[in-house]
Amino acid sequence: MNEAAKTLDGWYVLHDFRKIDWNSWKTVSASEREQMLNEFEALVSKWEGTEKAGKGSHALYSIVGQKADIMIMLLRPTMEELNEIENAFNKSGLAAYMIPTYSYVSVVELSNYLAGDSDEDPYENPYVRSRLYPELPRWKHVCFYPMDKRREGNDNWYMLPMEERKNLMRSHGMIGRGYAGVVKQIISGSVGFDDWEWGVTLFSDDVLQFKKLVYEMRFDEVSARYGEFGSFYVGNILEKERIPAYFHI
Ligand code: 76R
Repeated sequence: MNEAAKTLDGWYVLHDFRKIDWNSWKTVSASEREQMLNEFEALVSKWEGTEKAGKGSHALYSIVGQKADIMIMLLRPTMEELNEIENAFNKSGLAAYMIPTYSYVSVVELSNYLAGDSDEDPYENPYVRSRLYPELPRWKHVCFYPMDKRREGNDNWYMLPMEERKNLMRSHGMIGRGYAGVVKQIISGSVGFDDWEWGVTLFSDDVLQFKKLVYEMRFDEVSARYGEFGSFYVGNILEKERIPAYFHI
């Protein structure tokens, strides 16, 4: 019997990581730099309009460490819109100085492991909608990493009966709930879209809570036995007003 978890799927997500080519940026005249930043801010203003209209969300974070300098996270109702925004950005002046280092394509996902039985259409439920089509919080820090569930020898998540996976996910959820209000998590599914099975995006005003949460989960069976992880990215919010200061040299 096929016991695949059922998923509810929301907005499509693009995590776009860039490194700034500061050496080249320094050679640009002040007036050209200003023009490019104005063009970029106009793009961000457009995204803000989309967000106000409830048709998507976005976030800009400055990444700490050498993996990237900036993360642009975009959520939209269709994959086409993500592609259009990506292309529009790539054609802008500033993009010539922002070298792509990593990207991740996924869709916001809720699984039915812990869902109760109900006849109502979950896509009509306001709470479910707020999770599937989230307005990203403007919290100070972000943490992103991709992950898989292991499929190796005796540790094969995909061979476990639904009941067992439900029990394991319950324990996972209980740990997560201990961080309610402190860490906001967005799980996005990427089977068939990208190189890992999920993207995990966490937001918090206290960066240390990422370490505490992820560490605590490592001792839980779902992560300890079945979790495999990609690269971690951590960063600080880059508010639109701070863009000129960020790029100032
Ligand atoms: O949707 C829900 O809130 C119900 C409970 C729940 C599910 C089904 C839940 C709760 N998660 C679910 C699914 Mn989660 N989550 C992760 C990571 O670093 C690690 O060890 C794992 C990365 C974190 C930090 C995290 C946090 N979760 C999932 C899935 C899909 C599994 C599948 O379908 O097979 C993955 C990959 C995943 C991974 N989880 C929570 C959290 C937190 C903080 C919560 C509590 C959320 C809340 O109550 O607001």
